[in-house]
Amino acid sequence: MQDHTVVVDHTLTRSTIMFAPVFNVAVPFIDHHLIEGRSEKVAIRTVAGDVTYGELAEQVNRCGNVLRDMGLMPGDRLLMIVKDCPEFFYLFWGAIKTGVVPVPVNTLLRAPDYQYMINDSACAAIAYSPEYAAEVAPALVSVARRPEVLVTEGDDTALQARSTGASTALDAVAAAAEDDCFWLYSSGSTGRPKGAVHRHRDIVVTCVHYAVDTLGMGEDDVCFSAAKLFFAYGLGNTMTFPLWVGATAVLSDQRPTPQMTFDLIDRFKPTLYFGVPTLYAAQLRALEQASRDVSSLRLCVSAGEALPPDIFRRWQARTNLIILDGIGSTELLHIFISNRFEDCKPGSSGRVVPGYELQIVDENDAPVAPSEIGRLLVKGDSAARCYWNNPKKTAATMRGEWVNTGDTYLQDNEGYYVYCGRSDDMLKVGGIWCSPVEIESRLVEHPKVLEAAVVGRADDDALTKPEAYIVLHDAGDASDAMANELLLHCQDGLARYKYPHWIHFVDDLPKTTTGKIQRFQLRKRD
Ligand code: 3UK
Repeated sequence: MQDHTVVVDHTLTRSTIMFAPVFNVAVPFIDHHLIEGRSEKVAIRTVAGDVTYGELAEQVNRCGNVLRDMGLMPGDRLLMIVKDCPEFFYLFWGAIKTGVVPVPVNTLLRAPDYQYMINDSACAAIAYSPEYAAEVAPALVSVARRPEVLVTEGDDTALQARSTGASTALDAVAAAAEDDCFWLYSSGSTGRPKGAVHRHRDIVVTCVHYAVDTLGMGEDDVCFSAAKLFFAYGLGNTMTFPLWVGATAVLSDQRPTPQMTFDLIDRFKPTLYFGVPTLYAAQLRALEQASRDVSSLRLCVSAGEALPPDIFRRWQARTNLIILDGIGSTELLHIFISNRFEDCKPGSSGRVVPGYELQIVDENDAPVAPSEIGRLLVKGDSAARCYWNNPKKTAATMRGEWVNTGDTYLQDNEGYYVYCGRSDDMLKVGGIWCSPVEIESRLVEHPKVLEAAVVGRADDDALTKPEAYIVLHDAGDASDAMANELLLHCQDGLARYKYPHWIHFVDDLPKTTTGKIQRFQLRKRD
């Protein structure tokens, strides 16, 4: 096989993927389209204009050269705090083409999180959209090693200006399918985020088994994702999937609201829409007020947290469209259990995606009896190699070829997988990780708070939101005004989706004899 090629043998049951010994994933996803005659085809659409596959390949090369000129070497990390815009593509693929490891991170985080990631990744450079300057600048003040800094747009030191003067020619660095390629940070209930190290091949595996074999994606699709590119979910939906099949991605740097998503669907006429349950619920409320044109869509997808069956049914009744719920993770890169257009069971995550294997096990790691609940393990070729610099967390999660998802599941008598909750205390709010410990830590920073415990509670749409139980130093201080004050205090230090939706004042918290908060006791309260 020639350098950088990948051959996919599509069979009825499962596709096999063969990589050339020399393989840089930027070649099939970027360069290949020029050879296939797609130069004039639109790769990216935004309200600011379109980018063709030809322009994309050129900008990726320019950006790769800018990174090289900054002194970045193969293996160096490039931390990316970048909004959804074409520059995200240029940086991600320009880095990979030169052997630099891009690390896109959540743009909703705050300075202390970024400072941690700069130190943990020991990144050689950080690229950010100017919108995030207020959180990035303080993060850079006291880091162990100051990275090179690249703002995406602005003055003549910005990426856009530097790219203009850079060469449009760039050869892909020779790599192998199994080499490290990019990282994504994932949060845990305790401790700091962990960098999941992904290989070149992982991207191809998700595109073949999920985008093509499960969703039936093709060149004529136009993809729009409410989940942003920095999530593994968004990264597949509107970047790697469309680039694999030569389709078109729609990007927006705006916060996903019902209005924003419907306006974009109306304007760009996507065929595939990727959302999260919270947003589907909000979109439904908006549709009940005024109908919107979604007739361009052939399919909707939901992931990030379980899709309540009621939302599936109401969406289908309003739009005539099916929402395919599927579970994915940062560690597996994308969805590994999914419903299908022709095989969909609301209230379940569906069946295993080809290319993956599943096990539901008990506390001794033995398979559970049929229809019994257990911990879900998954095996597949898109699994992260390890967590960066974290052998303990790596050993706990990646057990040989099997990845411990931290989720509990059962397989029902029809073979569908049904989500039964986390096996740790982590919450998914609007599809985004939320550690109760982090919210509690912020709450106890308030001088009047003695102790705090946070759990997930279902709202009226059956979607999880954080709920806080607070013990005050002086019980007499408990009031609605105090609750408001605590909310403002949270707004000051936490990302928006982490604010508690309900605050209860209590005299004490349920604890184990060793003093650990028993969150499960609080979850049982009405
Ligand atoms: C939960 C779900 C029930 C579950 C993701 C699609 O969410 C993604 O990645 P994360 O690393 O979180 C993984 C965890 O989220 N979860 C995700 N989807 C579902 N629970 N039903 C679902 N449909 O706890 C899982 O372990 O943020 C989603 C594609 C790529 C992704 N990384």
